[in-house]
Amino acid sequence: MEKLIITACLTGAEVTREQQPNLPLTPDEIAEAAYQCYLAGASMIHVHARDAEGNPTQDYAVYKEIKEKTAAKCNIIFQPSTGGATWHTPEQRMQPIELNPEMATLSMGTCNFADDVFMNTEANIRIFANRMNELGVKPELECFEKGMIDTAVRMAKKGIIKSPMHFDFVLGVPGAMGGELRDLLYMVESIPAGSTWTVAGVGRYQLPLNIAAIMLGGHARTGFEDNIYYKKGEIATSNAQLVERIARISKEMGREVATPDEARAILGLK
Ligand code: KMH
Ligand code: ZN
Repeated sequence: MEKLIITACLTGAEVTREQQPNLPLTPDEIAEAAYQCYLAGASMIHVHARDAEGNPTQDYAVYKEIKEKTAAKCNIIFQPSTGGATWHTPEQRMQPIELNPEMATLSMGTCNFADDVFMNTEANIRIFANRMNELGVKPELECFEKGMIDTAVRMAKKGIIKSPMHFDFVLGVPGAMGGELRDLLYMVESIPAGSTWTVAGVGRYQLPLNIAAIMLGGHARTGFEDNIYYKKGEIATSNAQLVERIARISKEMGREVATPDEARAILGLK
């Protein structure tokens, strides 16, 4: 089995300091959290920027600062969000693509997102994908339910999305697909041969789905964007604490953890 790529989703757009006192918010804090996760075994960070008040922002300059401050510390793969927060416009959301990162997320459809709607029309998905193609940015295809995989496959047939594709199954979002093992298996069985995949489980689904991914040959995303607890009732002390646990379990199970350069080779990054 190829080595495990651990992605650390450090901040997200929804979590607050009130909920998670150790949440990194400023570019310095996010870069330091990225470095600690790198030391713990992560080869990629999924990044959401925050403004000076701690609110989610898709501002190019803030993402640039995070990217540069992280790169000064380590060679971890920088993957900005183009999902942003549910209330961001498509134009706002696209800004970090212009940093020409190795990867960026690309959400493959619309779903309810707790009390909000996470809107991704096909027209906008095409616009995001075309710009990523122009710059050679590999999309991580965020699929919140199985129909979004079907959309990706349809777009791949038209050449809008390049193969081999890399999927992120985001399971357990209130309003979209659940995060039971059968849900993950259905998603894994539904992607084209030769694709790679990772899984993000929300809340209590994070750890079991990460462990399932280790067993199934997928990859794992962990961090505060998806879950703020180490275990039930115990707030995690850092993103790195969550990464360290996944790295430890994977190695115990006989699966080595990828370095950033090994992850680049697995994912075919530029
Ligand atoms: N914050 C969610 C509405 C992504 O990063 O690409 C969208 C999200 C997906 O987190
Ligand atoms: Zn995200």
